[in-house]
Amino acid sequence: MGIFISRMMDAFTGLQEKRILLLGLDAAGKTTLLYSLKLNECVHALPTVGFNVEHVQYKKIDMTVWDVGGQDKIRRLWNHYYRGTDALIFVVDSTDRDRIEEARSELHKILSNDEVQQTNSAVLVFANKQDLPNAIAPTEMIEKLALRSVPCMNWYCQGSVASTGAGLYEGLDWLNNVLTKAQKGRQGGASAQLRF
Ligand SMILES: Nc1nc2c(ncn2[C@@H]2O[C@H](COP(=O)(O)OP(=O)(O)OP(=O)(O)O)[C@@H](O)[C@H]2O)c(=O)[nH]1
Ligand SMILES: [Mg+2]
Repeated sequence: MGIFISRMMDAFTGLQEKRILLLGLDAAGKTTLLYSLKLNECVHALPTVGFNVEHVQYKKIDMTVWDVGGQDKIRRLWNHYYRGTDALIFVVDSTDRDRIEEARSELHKILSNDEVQQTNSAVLVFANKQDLPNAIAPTEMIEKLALRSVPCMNWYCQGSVASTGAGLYEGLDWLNNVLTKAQKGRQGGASAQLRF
């Protein structure tokens, strides 16, 4: 009954409930990003053992965001979170050049999963830690992660500083647009990059 009333309210307000998966290698900045969005402040996150889940409302999207730990051992459990995901937010530490290939491999592994392909309509990549020297710029990140080879899914790469919130809402604007279009059944092919 509660769900029915909630759906009726959503139909009335135009609010869309979406399940968002927040993944990336350990120390990429996922938890910092989640709480920057949720609380509008920088929390000093510890490595996530397991997951955090929070509701974040942005414009017309009511997002349930699942932030799953990125340490090697926990990555093996990522596939338990794939079902019913509407969009993936993939966070990369843009200064971690030694592990960029590993990040690329993990991203493409997620996107090739059948359950992800069934429901997931968008991939938002945050090229995070743009405040640090020698950070890979979003345009270069697109190449490093081979985003142009992502099949049949909208993608976007946004530079960010999760600790200050810079860039996060630009990314969410794109997500809001693409999920709204997908909702209306006008889902398109691959889209492009951006700035910081
Ligand atoms: N300079 C800088 N540091 C950041 C930024 N985002 C996160 N950090 C720092 O990076 C470290 C790791 O951040 P977390 O948010 O714990 O990373 P995570 O991706 O959740 O890591 P796991 O939970 O282990 O998967 C912390 O010390 C953060 O303060 C950023 O944009 N710039
Ligand atoms: Mg974490």
